[in-house]
Amino acid sequence: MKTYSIAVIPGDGIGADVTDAAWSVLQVAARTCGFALNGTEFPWSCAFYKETGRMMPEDGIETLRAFDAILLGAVGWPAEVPDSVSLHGLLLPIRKAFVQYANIRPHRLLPGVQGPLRAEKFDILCIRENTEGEYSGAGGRVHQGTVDEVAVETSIFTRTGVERILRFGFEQARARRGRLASVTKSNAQKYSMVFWDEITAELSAEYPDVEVSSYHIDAMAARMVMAPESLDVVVASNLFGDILTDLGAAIQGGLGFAASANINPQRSAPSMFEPVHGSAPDIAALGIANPIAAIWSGAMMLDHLGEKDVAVRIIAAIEAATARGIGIFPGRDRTETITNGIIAALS
Ligand code: GGG
Repeated sequence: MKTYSIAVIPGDGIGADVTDAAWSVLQVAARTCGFALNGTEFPWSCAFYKETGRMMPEDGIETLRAFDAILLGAVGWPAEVPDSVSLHGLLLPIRKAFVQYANIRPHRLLPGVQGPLRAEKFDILCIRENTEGEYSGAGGRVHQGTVDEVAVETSIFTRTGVERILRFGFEQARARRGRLASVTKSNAQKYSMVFWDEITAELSAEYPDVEVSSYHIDAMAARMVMAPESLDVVVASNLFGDILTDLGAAIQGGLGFAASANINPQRSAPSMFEPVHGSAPDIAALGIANPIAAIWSGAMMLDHLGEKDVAVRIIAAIEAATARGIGIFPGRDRTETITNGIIAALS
């Protein structure tokens, strides 16, 4: 039987709850479709950091390299470990080391979900650059603790990095409704963002079938609220994409519905799949986290692994469950109820 080896990193807080839920759904789906998922769980998290001084072992990246894919829950426990330490110790090194340069985040309303907007039909695919830009980690602080203290954080935009994410965006637009919105702030950031706009214009000549528009991030934020139905594929830098996709989650009814995939399009290393949401310490281990984003992310994992029919079935099961009112009201249904509702809809 075809078997995929999956590294499972539940992480912190509700990461464990939603990863368990996603894993149960994926196991049922795999069994009924004639393949197997062999999961290996890693306890890498803030608790691991407290014990060892590291978010993952020194050879963590090499350990993960052997897997077909990584399923991750959530990272962060700010009461005990600063978020800058946990993020730069686990999630960002994995994205960078495995060249997962395309972070794909779909935003649409699931059946039955009442979003905060009047618009009921929108289907936006946000693509966030995932390895450089504002999250490069280049910078430093000097004269700490004195009045002369200085903090510098440099965004790094390379031609390779910008070109490959834009090309990915063009390809996605070509495979969907043919519209690409490229997001910058090139009026204010006159080097990196003008560079991004120039590369967008250069590449557009290669994709005459794709209608390209350039937006400033502020205008895009307004458009996502006022006219989300006008958008198809949206491509943005690391920080801008991060912010826009929380907005995307909000308009689709909340972070409990926002899935994501960190893709290495060349497949030279494993890709990683995780809900957009964080660890939500306030509801950790209460059994009330919405697992839909994690389950949808798991479906994206199967799609990436080539099991497209099963991925479609899982999404259909999520839709069937939400259409029946399961998981659509924040905090009403328990994680287990939502998971079982989706499993029931699978069969
Ligand atoms: N589900 C992954 C997670 O914990 N995300 C929280 C977060 O803050 N992520 C930052 C990022 O996606 O760059």
